Amino acid sequence: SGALFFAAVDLGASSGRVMVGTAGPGTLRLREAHRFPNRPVRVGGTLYWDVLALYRGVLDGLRAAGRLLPGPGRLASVGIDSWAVDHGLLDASGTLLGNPVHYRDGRTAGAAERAAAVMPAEELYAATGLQHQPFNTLHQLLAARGTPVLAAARHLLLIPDLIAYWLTGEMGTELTNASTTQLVDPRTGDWSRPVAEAFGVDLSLFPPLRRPGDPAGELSAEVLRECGLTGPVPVTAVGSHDTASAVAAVPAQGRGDGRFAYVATGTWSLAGVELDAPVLTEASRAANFTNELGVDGTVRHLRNVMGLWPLQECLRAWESGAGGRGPRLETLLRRAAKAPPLRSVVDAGDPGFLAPGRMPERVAEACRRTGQPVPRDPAETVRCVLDSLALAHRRAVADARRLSDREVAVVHLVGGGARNELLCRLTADACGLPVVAGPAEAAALGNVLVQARAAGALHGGLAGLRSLVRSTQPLRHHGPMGDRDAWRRAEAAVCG
Ligand code: LFR
Repeated sequence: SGALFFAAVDLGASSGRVMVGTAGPGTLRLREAHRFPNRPVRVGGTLYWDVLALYRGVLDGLRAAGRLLPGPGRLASVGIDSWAVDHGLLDASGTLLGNPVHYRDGRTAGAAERAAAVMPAEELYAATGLQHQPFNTLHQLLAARGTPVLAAARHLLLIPDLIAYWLTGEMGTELTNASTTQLVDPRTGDWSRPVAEAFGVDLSLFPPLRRPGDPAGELSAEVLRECGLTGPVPVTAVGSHDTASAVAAVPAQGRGDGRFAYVATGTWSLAGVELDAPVLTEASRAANFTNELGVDGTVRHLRNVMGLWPLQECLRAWESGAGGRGPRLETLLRRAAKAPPLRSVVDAGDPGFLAPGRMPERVAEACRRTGQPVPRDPAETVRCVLDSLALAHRRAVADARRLSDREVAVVHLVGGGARNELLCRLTADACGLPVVAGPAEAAALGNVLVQARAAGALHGGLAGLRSLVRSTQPLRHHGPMGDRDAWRRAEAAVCG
C-alpha cells in the first residue's frame, strides 16, 4: 500500500526510544522498535550524559525500525527530539570535544547571581521570555567560560542536532529547542544579539536555525549500511524539544484558544497554556513562567515543575537499598492510592530536589522542616510526592490562567505520567477541572505528525493534527472529585 513509515527518535532523561509511526488521513499508529536506558555517568565530580551510548541506542533503534517495515519498505524519514538545553561542543573538524554535561550537574550553582551581574533579571526576561533555571544553556556557557574546551569549540549542537549531525553530516539548530538556550527572542524567533553580546556568547557557534518541518539532511551511507536500511532516508527537523513535540500531540480542540491547559509529565511536568505570542510581563517573570517556542509559531507559556523525578529517584534508592529487589511501582501506587490524602505536601518546585541521590530522606527532611508528618513507609512517601505534584499542577494551571488571561475548561495530561492513574486523578481533583489523560507517547506522536505533514501525508494546522490524535489514540477521562477545600488548605500551607 502507499502507507508511509516514519522513525521517531525520542530521548528522555531516563530512557530513549525509537518508534515507527504511520500517519495519513484518519490513521495514526505508533510501534516501539527499540527502547534503551539513559544512564548518566559521574566522572571526576562532573555529571555527564553517556552520549555515545545514546547514539548507539539510536542506531540499534533505526535497525530495529527497518525490520518493522513491511517487505522491502523504506523509511520515509527520521525525526529526533530530546530534553532541552544540553549540547555538545565540536572543534572545526566536527569532532566532539568532551562529553555533554548533564543539566543536573552542579557547575551552574549560583547561575542567577552570575547572570544578574551581567544583566538585570528583568531585562533578560524582557528579551528572552525564559524562566530562570540554573541549567539554561546561557548559564552553562557562563559556567564553561575560560575552559579550554569552550575556547577550542567552533560549533555548539543541542542534543537532537548533535544526533542529527552524526546521522547525516549536516549541522543545524532547530528553533523550538534553541528557544530554551535563553539566547532567542521569542517575539522574532531569532537570536537575541543584545543578550549574546552582553554575555559574551559567540552566536557563530550555532549553525543556522531550522524550523519544525524543514529538511535536515539524509542518513549517511555509513549509517544506512550500519542499520541495514535502504536509502535515501531524509531526516526532518521536528519540534526537537521533546516538550514542543508533546504539546503538538495534545488531543485538544484547536490551537491555544481552545480553552485547554496541558501538563506534559515525565521526569518533568511542564504545565501551562499555548499562546500565539509570549507573555513578557513582570508578573510572568515573578511567577517563573517561561515562553518556549512551539510547532507552527506557537508559544508555550508554562512552568517547569519537578515531575516524576522525585518518584523515579525514590524508586532508585529503594531498589539499590534492597540489592535490586525494591518494591514494585504498581504495588506502591496501589498502596499510595489508599494512603491518607494530603497528609504532608512538599514544594515540588524546590530546587533542593534537582540533584540526584537520597530522595526518600530529602522528602522526609522537607516534611520535617515544614512541621508536617514524615511519611512512615514507601507508600506514604509516594503519596506525599504525588499529592505534591498534583498540587504543583494546580498552582501552575491557575497561574497560567491568570498570567495569560485565558479560560481553561480542561487539562490535558500527556507523556509517561498519563499512565499513572493516581496522578491523573489527583491532578483532576487538585485543579478542580476534568483531566483528559493520554497519549503517553505524546512526544513521539508529535514528532511523527510533523514529519508526516512535511512528507505530504498529512495537511493543515495544529488543530487538524490534534483532532487526528483525538480520534485515534486511547484517552482516559477523570472528572474532579473530592474535597476542594483540602487542596486550597494544602496550597496555603506550601505557598505560605
Ligand atoms: C522535559 C524537558 C523540559 C526541560 C527539561 C530540561 O523533558 O525537555 O522541557 O526544561 O527537560 O531540558
